[in-house]
Amino acid sequence: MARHLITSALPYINGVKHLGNLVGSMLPADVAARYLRAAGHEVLAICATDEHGTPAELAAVAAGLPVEEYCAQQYVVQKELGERFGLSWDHYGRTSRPQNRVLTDHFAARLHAEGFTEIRSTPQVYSVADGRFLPDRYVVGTCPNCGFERARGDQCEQCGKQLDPTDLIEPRSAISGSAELEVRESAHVFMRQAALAGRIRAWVDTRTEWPQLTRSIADKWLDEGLQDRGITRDLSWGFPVDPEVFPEAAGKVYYVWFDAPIGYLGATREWADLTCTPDRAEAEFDRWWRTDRGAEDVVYTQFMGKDNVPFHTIGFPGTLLGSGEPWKLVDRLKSFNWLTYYGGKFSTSDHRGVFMSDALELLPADYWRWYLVSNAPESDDTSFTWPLFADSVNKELVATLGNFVNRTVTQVVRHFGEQVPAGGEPEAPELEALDAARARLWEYLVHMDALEFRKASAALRSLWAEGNVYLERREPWRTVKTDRDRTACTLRTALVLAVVDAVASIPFIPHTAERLATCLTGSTVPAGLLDAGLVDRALAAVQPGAAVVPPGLLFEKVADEQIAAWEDRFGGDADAAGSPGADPVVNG
Ligand code: B3M
Ligand code: ZN
Repeated sequence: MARHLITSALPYINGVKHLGNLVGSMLPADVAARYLRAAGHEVLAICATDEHGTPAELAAVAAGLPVEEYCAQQYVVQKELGERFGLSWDHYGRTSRPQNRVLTDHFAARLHAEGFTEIRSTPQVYSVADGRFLPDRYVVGTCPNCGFERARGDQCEQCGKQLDPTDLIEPRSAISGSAELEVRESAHVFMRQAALAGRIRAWVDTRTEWPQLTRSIADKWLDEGLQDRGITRDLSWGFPVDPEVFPEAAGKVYYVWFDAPIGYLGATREWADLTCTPDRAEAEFDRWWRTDRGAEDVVYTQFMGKDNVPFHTIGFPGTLLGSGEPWKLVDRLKSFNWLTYYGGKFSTSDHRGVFMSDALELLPADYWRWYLVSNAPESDDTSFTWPLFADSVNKELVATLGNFVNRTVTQVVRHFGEQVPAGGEPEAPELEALDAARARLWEYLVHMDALEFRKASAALRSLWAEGNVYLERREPWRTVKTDRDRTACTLRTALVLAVVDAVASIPFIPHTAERLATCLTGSTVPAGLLDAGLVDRALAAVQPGAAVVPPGLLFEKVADEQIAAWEDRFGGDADAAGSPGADPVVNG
């Protein structure tokens, strides 16, 4: 069996993530990790907060805290929210930790040794009033192309034109508003991506199984020709450049997008340091990341929103390939379009939409997990609206899975007590129901293996629906008056289907699925049950006389008044929202 390394894009530290962030990276990564564990694979699921860069500095200023303290606080907040969402990371680290600094220094030094770095003097905007250099996006002014007055120094939000800060008319600092700006020369380390393009292209060409969205983004960048990229910045918050390797750039820090993906390795090393004795930690780390030291049979899958794809198909692989060392590169790269809020963008800066903390205040995690993953923006952008959310919960969780389990357990308890009914022999309808379940399960497994979450959830929903179809066909509530043996067999078969549902649903709705499985089988679900043999294992496990504990209602209906109240509180008005896209402020 293959070993699976799973990472999701590292959530930026500057505040609680919204549902769009969640469904584009962390949540599908967890569904995949849980699926693979349930199927019996060895899995290492890694995530971390991405902590460097200007947005962290500014968020800390806004919070009135030193940036280290701000990050430490937000790390705890984000980790807790993730855990409450059931994100089952093996480790949730931080890109600011010492392990990541060692690795960042290592890769910069390796790139230097291999001839893939260069020092270049570049003009940077310096704000006299702020006493600091300004990253491009923190210079604002009038767009020379369309006249928009709040264009950023990297791009105009209104017309989309790529800009340099020096293109702006009447430029000023986005931090203080001061117009007292100077252009100063500053020496920076560049990664020679143009020189690496051949290696990157050759590697990308081997990734034939990448989905269309990922592939087209990687190809577009390669076809346009790779530019060398500055990997240092004039900031104070970040990992300082090693002055022995790059004396010309002493005092600079690494660009956040240089050390953030290295954070996947950094967080793995944190995990190894925490879980192994000191003499074993390096070997354990290598077993996942070094193809010359045990990682050759690792399947590495990454999850991210489409805006992050260039960094993961070009920039980060360039770092690993350019090191000249045999590091593990990504095999499967699953990327997502945008989840919009009523057709407009979720926005951290404007607090528009639903955030992880809000969501858990309203309903348990499984409701959100199901809705979000079964409607994941895989082939297109998807719009979140309260009525769509309620519809999915009410029709699928409540009326399909919940209703089937509830009807089954209620009949069992009422007529046979809290145990698996004994008596009766399976007839054609039983065999057909089990065959239908096998077929649905098979479809589900195929789509899960392909990381096709919408299709997988449709198959799972059909599996749940088979239970209701079977009950309607056998009508145990009617036959109990005339044929107790037949009814016992019907309900026993329905319990088998419910156990299959529980195990199969673990990746999507782990809290409910575990509870249900425990009530029906008396124990938590061991790993390795979720494969094509599940139906037959459930048949063997559900034995007459075994205890059945009523799980209670699995899900509650979302009422019209709730929808109205939530639309009120969060806004349900499409016109109030801007155009879809990424947050205007991402880490720069
Ligand atoms: N932190 C995502 C973002 O803030 C970014 C991902 C890093 S993955 C190494 O847009
Ligand atoms: Zn413009």
